[in-house]
Amino acid sequence: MESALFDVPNKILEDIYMTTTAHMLNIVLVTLRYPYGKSQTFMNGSLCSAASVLVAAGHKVEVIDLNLDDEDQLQDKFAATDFIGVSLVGAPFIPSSLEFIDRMKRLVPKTPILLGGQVIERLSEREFAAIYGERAVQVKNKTDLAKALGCSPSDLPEWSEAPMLPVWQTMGDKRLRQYLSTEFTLVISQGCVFQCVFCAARKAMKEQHVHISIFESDMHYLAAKAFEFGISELSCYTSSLDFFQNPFTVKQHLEILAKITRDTGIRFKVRCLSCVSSFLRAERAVPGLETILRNAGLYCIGFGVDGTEEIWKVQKKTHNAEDDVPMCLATCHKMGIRTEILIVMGYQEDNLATLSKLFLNTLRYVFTWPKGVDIRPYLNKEVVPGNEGWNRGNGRIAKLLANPSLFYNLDFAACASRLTHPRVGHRHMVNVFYLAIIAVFKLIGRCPNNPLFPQGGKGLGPTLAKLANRLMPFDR
Ligand code: B12
Ligand code: SF4
Repeated sequence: MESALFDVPNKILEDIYMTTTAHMLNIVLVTLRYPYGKSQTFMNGSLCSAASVLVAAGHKVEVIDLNLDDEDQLQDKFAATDFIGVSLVGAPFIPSSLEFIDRMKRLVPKTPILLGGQVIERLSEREFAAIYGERAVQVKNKTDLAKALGCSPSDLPEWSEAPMLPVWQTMGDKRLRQYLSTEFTLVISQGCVFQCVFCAARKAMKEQHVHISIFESDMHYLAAKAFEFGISELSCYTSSLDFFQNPFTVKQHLEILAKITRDTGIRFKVRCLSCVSSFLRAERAVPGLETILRNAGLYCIGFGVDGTEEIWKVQKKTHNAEDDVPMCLATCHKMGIRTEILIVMGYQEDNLATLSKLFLNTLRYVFTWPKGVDIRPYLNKEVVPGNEGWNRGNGRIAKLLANPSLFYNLDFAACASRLTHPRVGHRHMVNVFYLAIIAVFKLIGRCPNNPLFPQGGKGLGPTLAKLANRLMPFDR
């Protein structure tokens, strides 16, 4: 293989890099350990993206992963750094972030700790202070980050224009090899134009994509490293919330993956999430989509079905239509693409009729396409930082702020608890359906999901839940 194939297009990087090296700071960015008592190897897209912004602004960044690094061996690094930054993927990481801050405050009491990630961004200042006091700094956006670092927001590039390549370089080959040997986050885009009530993601905004030339040089670098490590296939989970929302933009990214595979022989194995309506629209609009997907290595699409027609109305998911689901599954089947039906269920509006209908629908999908459809159930949490339940505010928020260990119970894989589903009969019904759907589809080998149990709080129940959760395999 020609080594020139793998030359990093430095010009692209030079154009993007900022020139603020005069104020170079040392920053250690931390991925916390998987919250349920074991270690998960999964390159964190959010943290790498935050790191890429800081590196492009001229700072020296070191990326640490408490799933893979021994914290006791890192004390010198923490002692020598100007800032410690932590990225939280979702609410279940809040309890362990508090424990991490406690440990850091004992070790390096004066070093500022910055917290970022979507769950942190969605807390109001008052809520953040109720959980963390003054022991950590909330980073919601570029302005907060610039203020913390003592620079101007214009000194920091947009995340979509900052290359990840230098971050991967600083990780070192051993770490990168570990990450590339398992599935990792492929940051392609952020944001979704829809605004489903239950959703806590970056919604009601135009989707923003990684700059195409940055994407190309980053992917080129990863392929080069994979080749060097003897890894022939890169397994990725894209960051896009609705992959086909802007089909012509994502087509460009897919064509880059296909080109890199052609040039280097390194294959990509990509899975993504999509709305049924967006996929069908893309299939009609983009000529040759099937070939584009195949050449890019896209092998699996997870469709956010999330309930039945009755539920879509109240959850403002009206871009879903019942007939679209089987149409998507049939189209993917024809294309040779695996499908997963993501069903967030257990809304306050769910009743025996809607849950039974959902169950029957899933059975119909799996038995119509017995080889190509998996069912992935999740249990809705009405109040999660960032969704409409949270923004409306209610007594449950006060309970969470007073006892942050309850944030575990907001995990979408966790069964309903008194906190999340206060009506007793409704809670039991929802849990019965959730566990039954998992059990039935697992029995026939069509459900990769596993339930977690609400481990927040004190007492026998949470202690047993904690023990059970340790045994649960990782979510996909
Ligand atoms: C890939 C992914 C995962 C992966 C890997 C995590 C990762 N970070 O790579 C896995 C599969 C492990 C995962 C797990 C979970 N995930 Co997830 N995941 C995503 C996904 C699809 C992409 C993340 C990403 O790369 N985004 C792209 C980057 C560019 O955006 P970003 O994350 O916002 O990061 C930017 C800023 O926030 C900031 N930033 C981030 N961290 C930091 C830190 C510092 C110090 C600073 C300064 C800045 C900063 O800088 C970045 C660039 O601007 C997102 C959806 C999405 N589009 O974001 C959901 C998402 C983040 N996940 C979510 C959730 C809830 C979870 C789970 C908790 C699910 C659950 N079971 O309940 C689990 C966690 C439990 C576990 N198993 O570990 C929610 C979070 C919602 C919320 N408001 O809390 C999201 C938004 C999905 C959704 N539709 O709701 N996830
Ligand atoms: S659930 Fe999906 S479609 Fe709805 S707002 Fe969230 S990301 Fe967008």
